[in-house]
Amino acid sequence: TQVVDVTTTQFADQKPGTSGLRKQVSVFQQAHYLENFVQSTFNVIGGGQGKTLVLGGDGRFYNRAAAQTIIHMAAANGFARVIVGQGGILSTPAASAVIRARGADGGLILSASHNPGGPNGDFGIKFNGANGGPAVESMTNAIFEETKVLQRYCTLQDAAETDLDTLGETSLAGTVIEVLDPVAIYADLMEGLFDFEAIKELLTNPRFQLRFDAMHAVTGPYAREILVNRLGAPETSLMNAEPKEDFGGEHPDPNLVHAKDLVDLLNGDEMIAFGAASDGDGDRNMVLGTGFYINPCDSLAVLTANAHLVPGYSGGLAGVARSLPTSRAVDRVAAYLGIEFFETPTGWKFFGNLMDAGRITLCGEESFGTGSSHIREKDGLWAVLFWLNLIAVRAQPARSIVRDHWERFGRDFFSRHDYEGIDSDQANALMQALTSRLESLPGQTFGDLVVARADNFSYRDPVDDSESYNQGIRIVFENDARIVVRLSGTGTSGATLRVYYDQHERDPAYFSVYAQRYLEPLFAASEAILNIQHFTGRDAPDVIT
Ligand code: VG1
Ligand code: CO
Repeated sequence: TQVVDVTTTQFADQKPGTSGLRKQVSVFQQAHYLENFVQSTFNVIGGGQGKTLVLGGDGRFYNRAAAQTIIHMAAANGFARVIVGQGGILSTPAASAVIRARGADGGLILSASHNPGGPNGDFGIKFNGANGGPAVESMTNAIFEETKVLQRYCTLQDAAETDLDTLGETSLAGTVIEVLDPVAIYADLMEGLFDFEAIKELLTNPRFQLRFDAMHAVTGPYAREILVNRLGAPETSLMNAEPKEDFGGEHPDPNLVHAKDLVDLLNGDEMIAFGAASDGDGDRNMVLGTGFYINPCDSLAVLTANAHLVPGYSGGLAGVARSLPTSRAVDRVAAYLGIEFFETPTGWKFFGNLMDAGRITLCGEESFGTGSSHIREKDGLWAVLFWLNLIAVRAQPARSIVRDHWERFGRDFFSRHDYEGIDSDQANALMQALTSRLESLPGQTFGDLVVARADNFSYRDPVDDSESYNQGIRIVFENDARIVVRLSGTGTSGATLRVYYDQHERDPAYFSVYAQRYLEPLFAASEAILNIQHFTGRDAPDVIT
């Protein structure tokens, strides 16, 4: 084995999006494509010399091949140690937990999250720093600049492939390659946060039926270890728990559309008490009560309001944060608790500084993301355990926990409408037209709604004062109802337009109204303001959550 310098190919399209670099597998399979990005990352962190790198992914197609490539490059770049999950696997939250627990300098996570996998699907890679969290924007920008000018990358010539399936340490060109159980550190962390005894009593009660849908993605083994082995739930609680490279040909996206089997089950005759699903890399969660969908924005608010009931948070919360498009349900709880509250741009990378500085404990996004400062990623199973802990200690079904919450704080109706795969030029034209109208919107009337203010959201990080612009258009009406509009930063072809709606209701007489009906006046205002049909030819969204 010998360290060699290889002349790279520079690529113009390696700009990380909301969560890392995501492209179709075929793009990653181009010669030097992965290597160019990985070497650029190593250069930006100041080289690998003497450092420890954590490596793992969600097990999708190309995960194993990419892991081998990266191990060779890490060894050639002088890393002291590479800690890789067995089989090349680590869920995103587990990778974050391992980076922190092992004091690593950072990690590379191989995932395209909720995007479909397989040879014709997507692949992705992102760098997380020593705090376990996604690289901040200044770093992802620096990596992007480097990918465009990099001349050479370092790798090993004639090196054997690492046996990723056998636990233990081997040495490769002076680098220790440690193959680690991908589940244990994470499962122990969960056991330290939640009341496992109370949850066990709940899950071993035959009258409490749980269904967890791993969607053929990475969380299957995690759910089996935690829910079945440690907490005693019957194996039948798990659905689609065998990870597959192509996620069984489905979108591993836990929402009402892509996790429909689970939703149907919870709406069916079996009286399942609690249902949950996670995404490709295990950082998202959808939670459901019997016949009852819990909106992720409500979930964040409920967890915040009840955190004192959970051992890991019984000492109180420093503060909370939510992304811009997330409903303002959690704001009301923060005000009630008298704790700090922050509104950030979309994407988990904006929560890291706040957590590192001890300003927030819980945070979340409307996109089925909830988490806390136990790691620096959102965490699907953590949210599920949090809910189970609450159900156990409050001795109440999920549905009535949410109803009680609404009684206290009112209900924040929320919906997101996604228009997928639209032409990028059309999407940009829509955003441009909207932006140019912003100043003239206040005072205009749409049905019964009068625009109070409209702007383009920008964010100044309160910890490092960095600024991020163009993070979403927000239109707020005089009754405080709100529309947020932005383009997705995780797609791999065309553009996805996301339109978010939320409105607060205090009167319990309306709490049971179907959200899509309640928000209808806002939808009408949105069509009049955005002209979606005119710009894109679409008369209905593809996905409604
Ligand atoms: C989407 C979500 C965002 C989330 C991101 C990564 O981004 O809206 O809230 O943080 O996915 O989630 P975008 O730019 O497509 O709206 V994951 O689970 O895909 O890492
Ligand atoms: Co994800």
